[in-house]
Amino acid sequence: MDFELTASMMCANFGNLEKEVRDLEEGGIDSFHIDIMDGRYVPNFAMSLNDMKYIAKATARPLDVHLMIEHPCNHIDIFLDNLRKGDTVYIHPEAEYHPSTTLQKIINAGMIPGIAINPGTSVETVMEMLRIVKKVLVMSVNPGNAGQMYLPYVGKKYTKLLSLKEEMDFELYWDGACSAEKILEFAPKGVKGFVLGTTLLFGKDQPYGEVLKDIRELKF
Ligand code: S6P
Ligand code: MG
Repeated sequence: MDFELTASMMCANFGNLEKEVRDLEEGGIDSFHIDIMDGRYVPNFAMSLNDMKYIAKATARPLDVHLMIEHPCNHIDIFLDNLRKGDTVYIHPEAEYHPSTTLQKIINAGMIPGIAINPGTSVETVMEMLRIVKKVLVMSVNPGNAGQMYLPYVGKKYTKLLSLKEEMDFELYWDGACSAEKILEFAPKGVKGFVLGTTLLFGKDQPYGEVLKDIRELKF
């Protein structure tokens, strides 16, 4: 089964970030998920610009930047200036007066445009943006923290978005409380990639390479 695995770097050991990046690369991770928070749009400060810049320098693999900040348009250039073409930038449409303008800036810079959809946000409210973006990151937990419980009511949203993805030309990604059971259930339905955090990848007694190999070898 073909699916992408991305590491949620806010869950990594910042005591030795260089080793974390190297171990994840050697273990076969596809990309690095960078959760940028401003303490306003979400009640937490996770990673920031310098963390993103460091990881961008430390790896040649793509970055997957998840902006949980108010009015990303005001700061988007600082992020885009430090990314490579082909990296992905997700914004939260609720955090912006004119999200389509911000998405256009991401496209113009050569990055892949994405929106992140909160558990409480309906597909209907972001419908037009589905025509603009290439990736949709569906939050299975409320944004702001790692290590939360899966919110079962988001399952229906995946189903709805899966039915729209061909026609509107986007791919679906999973963020929050991602377990092997969820990959087994949703990868065959067409979810293209999964953000791995504390539920499956970080803080275990197993090396990253082994965990990632186990996931790739899941029996569908
Ligand atoms: C949450 C953030 C996510 C988490 C990830 C952690 O605001 O966007 O990317 O870091 O979900 O995974 P887990 O398995 O600890 O929930
Ligand atoms: Mg995230």
